[in-house]
Amino acid sequence: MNPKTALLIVDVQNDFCPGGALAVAEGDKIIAPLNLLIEKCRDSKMPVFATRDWHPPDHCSFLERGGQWPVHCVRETSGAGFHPGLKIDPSLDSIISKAGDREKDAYSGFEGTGLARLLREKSVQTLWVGGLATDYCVKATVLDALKEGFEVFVLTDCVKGVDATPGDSQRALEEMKRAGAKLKTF
Ligand code: VGL
Ligand code: ZN
Repeated sequence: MNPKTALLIVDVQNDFCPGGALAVAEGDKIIAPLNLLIEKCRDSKMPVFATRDWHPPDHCSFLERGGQWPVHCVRETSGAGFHPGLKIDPSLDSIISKAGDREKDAYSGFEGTGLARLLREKSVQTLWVGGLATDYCVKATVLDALKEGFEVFVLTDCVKGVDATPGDSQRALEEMKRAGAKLKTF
């Protein structure tokens, strides 16, 4: 099979969008450009992968357990659902659930999911990556993708970050670039 490019959408879930439990400012602004890319993938038969944060109700990353985050993306709840505007289709696309172990957080879509193997099975060598949040799960996913040997384009118009400290997202993009990712405007 010919080497392929896939679209990898990271954690575009209700809880990370405005109104959600761990909302990323303007997180929903990336949905329109991502939808155009999903359409492009449909037209050119490119595979689409979408990760989702999929925590148990008592996950170790939650404040009540001494973690860093409010309760978010509890599996099977509406907060963990993909944003309804995102044109992802579970019958066509591959959904990757992550961070389901109650004692361990996992920002990267590659951690404990078998994603690298899945991509190789589909002859994917290049990834276009967008989603939430630039400074957490997008960064961790991109760095792991590079370690796994994939060519990575970060879609700078299709990511948004938390910026707990101002500049975190910009620094995250620079770190991804230093690690070998290419930044691509839509
Ligand atoms: C994420 C914080 C906590 C993310 C997930 O998807 O970037 N951030 N869990
Ligand atoms: Zn999480």
